Amino acid sequence: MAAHFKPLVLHAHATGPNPVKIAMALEALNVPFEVKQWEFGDDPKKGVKGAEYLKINENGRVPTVEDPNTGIVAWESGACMNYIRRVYDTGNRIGPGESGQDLVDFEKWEYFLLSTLGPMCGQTNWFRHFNAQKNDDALQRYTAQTYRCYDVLEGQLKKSGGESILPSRVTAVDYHFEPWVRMYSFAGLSLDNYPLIKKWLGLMATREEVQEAYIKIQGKK
Ligand SMILES: N[C@@H](CCC(=O)N[C@@H](CS)C(=O)NCC(=O)O)C(=O)O
Repeated sequence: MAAHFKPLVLHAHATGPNPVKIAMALEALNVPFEVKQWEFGDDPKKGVKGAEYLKINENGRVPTVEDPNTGIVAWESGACMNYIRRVYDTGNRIGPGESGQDLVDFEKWEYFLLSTLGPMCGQTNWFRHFNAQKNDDALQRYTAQTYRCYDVLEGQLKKSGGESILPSRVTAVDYHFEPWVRMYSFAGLSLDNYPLIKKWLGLMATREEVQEAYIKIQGKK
């Protein structure tokens, strides 16, 4: 990455799965960035639902990416990822392959994570740990839905023998999935029936961009 680029600002929270996937992409592409940590809640200066943060992200969630090189602000992790790929992945290191089918496959898996696996796992976490009242029906429903997503992912990973979600190589799609799948045990789930997911998670954890991203966002690998 050319030295004259100013560092991007990645607005984050140490515990959530969404900012770290953006850090993985920035690390993979050697794009310099600084992390600005926010609290959950509505503290006017420090909170993601506070006045200062809402000026850059009306949805009051992380991540947000600010790029001082272009003046562009992106939020929603899918939009952040695709902005970074369009502007900084000129050699296509983490994007789709060349064919029309490759592009559709990339988007299929990206949208499946953003619209289905991520939200189902998020609701499983919510009803397991945070909902004010115990709600077993909701917990069972979201647990079953998350396992259903694991079934789909396990099937896809057969194509690469557990090396990457798209069979050709590790891409931004793997970065989208990694933080969500990594938290399986926090969600109260088991990978015993998912040997390829287990293998893929293990391989992802050995990658430098993944380790560096966790160090920058959470202070540990
Ligand atoms: N669909 C959004 C979800 C963002 C999201 O839910 N972020 C969580 C942290 S991983 C958050 O900011 N939660 C704070 C809150 O809900 O107040 C994305 O993909 O960026």
